[in-house]
Amino acid sequence: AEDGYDLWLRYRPLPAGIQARDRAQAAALVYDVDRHDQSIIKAGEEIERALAGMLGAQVPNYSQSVVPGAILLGTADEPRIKALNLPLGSLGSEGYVIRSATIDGKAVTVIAANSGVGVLYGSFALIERLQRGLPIDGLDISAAPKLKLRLLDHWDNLDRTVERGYAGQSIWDWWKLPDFKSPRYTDYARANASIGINGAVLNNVNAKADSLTAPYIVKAAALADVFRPYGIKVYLSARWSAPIELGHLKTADPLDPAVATWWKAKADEIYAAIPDFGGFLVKANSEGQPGPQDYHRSHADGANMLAAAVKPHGGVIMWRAFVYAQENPEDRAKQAYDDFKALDGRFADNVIVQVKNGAIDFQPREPFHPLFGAMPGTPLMMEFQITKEYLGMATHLVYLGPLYEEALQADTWAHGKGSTVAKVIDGSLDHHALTGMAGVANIGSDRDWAGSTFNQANWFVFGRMAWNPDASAKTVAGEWSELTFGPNPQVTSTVVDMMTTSREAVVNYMEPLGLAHMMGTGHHYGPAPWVHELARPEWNPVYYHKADATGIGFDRTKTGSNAVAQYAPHVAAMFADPKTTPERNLLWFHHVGWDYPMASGRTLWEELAAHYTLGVSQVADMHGKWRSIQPLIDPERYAKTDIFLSIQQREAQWWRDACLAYFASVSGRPLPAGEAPPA
Ligand code: GCW
Repeated sequence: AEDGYDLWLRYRPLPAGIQARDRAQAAALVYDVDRHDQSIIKAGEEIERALAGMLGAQVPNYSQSVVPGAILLGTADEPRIKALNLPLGSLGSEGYVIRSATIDGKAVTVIAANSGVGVLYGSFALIERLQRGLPIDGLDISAAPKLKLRLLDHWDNLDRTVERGYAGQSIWDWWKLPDFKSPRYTDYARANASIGINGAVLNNVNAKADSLTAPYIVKAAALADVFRPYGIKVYLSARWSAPIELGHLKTADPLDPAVATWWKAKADEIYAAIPDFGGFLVKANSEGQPGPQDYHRSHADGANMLAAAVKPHGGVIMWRAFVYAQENPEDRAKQAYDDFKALDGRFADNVIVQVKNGAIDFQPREPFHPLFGAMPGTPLMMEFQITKEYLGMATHLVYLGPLYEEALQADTWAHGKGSTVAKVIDGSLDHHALTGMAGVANIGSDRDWAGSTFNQANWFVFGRMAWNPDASAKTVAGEWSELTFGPNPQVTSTVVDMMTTSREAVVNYMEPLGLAHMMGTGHHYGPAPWVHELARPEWNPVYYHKADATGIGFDRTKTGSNAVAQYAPHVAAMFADPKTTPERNLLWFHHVGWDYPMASGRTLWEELAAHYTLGVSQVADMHGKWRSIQPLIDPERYAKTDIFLSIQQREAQWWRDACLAYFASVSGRPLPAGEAPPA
């Protein structure tokens, strides 16, 4: 059944003509099993599985001799590969070459790399070509990831609830670990390896100290054993106060030698069980989590103490810049920069600061985070959300590729034009070797892993962009569609259309023109722009939109919070003036009157209403497109998406109606002419 379990690794039979063509280049598999490289063995298994599924034939498997049409897997030191003088030198430990070559007079396809994991990545790339119906002769491909850490952050709790997870329980079955290693862990690793993801933070950043106790270390080690051949390292979120909770120390002050000693011993204990443990992710002094500031120490003091504990083992510390702990009545968007900018250059060399794409919190649209480009002396990694906390959770069809691309291609102007966020995080702008991207996973125990078929695309595009932050969202959408629904051009163009519109649609029906954080408190699902009574100012939607009788928007210019000053001068100047601020960000930076003239010739109020209404009709368009390809999609996946689009349609309308009714009441204005009143 097409229940979505196979993700983009479906390996369904190819059309007979293509099968016949491909069989000539996939006649046998050759790799030296005696070398016991576990990653190459997994690569071989995957190719066998893929060829059996797609070509409908078991492929003979030789460990020694090359035959015509063989696929040869090996690392650079394999004698036959060595003899080919492939350009492996510049591809690092994870890159690969796929080359159609001749060995002993026989035409073969070589997949070569400097490591077994590179061979595995190359194998998935070859399989992908087959899946997409592309020929596999005449190949000369080489690829290598641009980022070093390509990680999923699981916000999974030890009781198997998942914070902001909408796809069922946590896939980590802690009770049955370490003994029972669910086959799902292997499939998880295969899916991740197929898109180049090389690390998983197993537990929620709102961490419980328990995850660092001996029983849980053994469980994490069992997962690490499953993941290792797939090139995936295990990381853990560390609770700052663990030395108090587990070690019975009086303090967690990072400058207290007993604290440093406790962490060192803890790191040694973990590395004894997991020799390739990746390191710790830390949320400190944020949303009530403990941290070094509790002891009047800085984030750098905290990060560096932990960094010293994992350093001898080659581990890293990913220290999050998502902070808002102190009362910050003026502008929550400023706090990360305020706390971190001054620490630039003061972090140990195995620390990387993890920054969300925007300064508030994973909204449908935010301008890029001002820390990107502002900390040249510190490696920064991107944190995206793959799960759709603020974008309709499981059911709304929202492809996040355009959101990621917009953030990555934003120009920080840190070193003049072209200083994109992508160049900040790939290390090229300021010459950092430690680079990375983390995605808050959307994975759970649901049969389809991600809660919907289209949510799988967000996991997929995250992997692609972590491998290459300059990847095109639209290209990736097409690739994903071909893998997920088969390479039918009509399906692909329709699905790509739906996907590329979907992000703009959700922005329009939830938070157009730079509005933010108007979701219902706590759950973050439906509209609640009217909420104003919560204890902390920045918990209230009214804090973000600041709508009143005269106008709407958050003044972040000099007359307001002056958050614009956190950007490089060129960008700051652009955002400081409503005329040069892109309209999509207008109300993020400016409080403007309801009659403010927009580029379209409409007033702000008319424009706002038009965006809400457009969002609703964009969902209807997506739904119509989906219906147009019904005969080309299997019934099971068709129906689920069809129903979800109906939910999204109803809720887009709800968002539009609720927000417009509220803003009409605040502004004292009737709905603009032509706008239907709320149903
Ligand atoms: O996105 C917000 C969420 C919290 C989350 C926090 C964070 C893990 O609403 O649930 O906590 O940000 O990123 O730390």
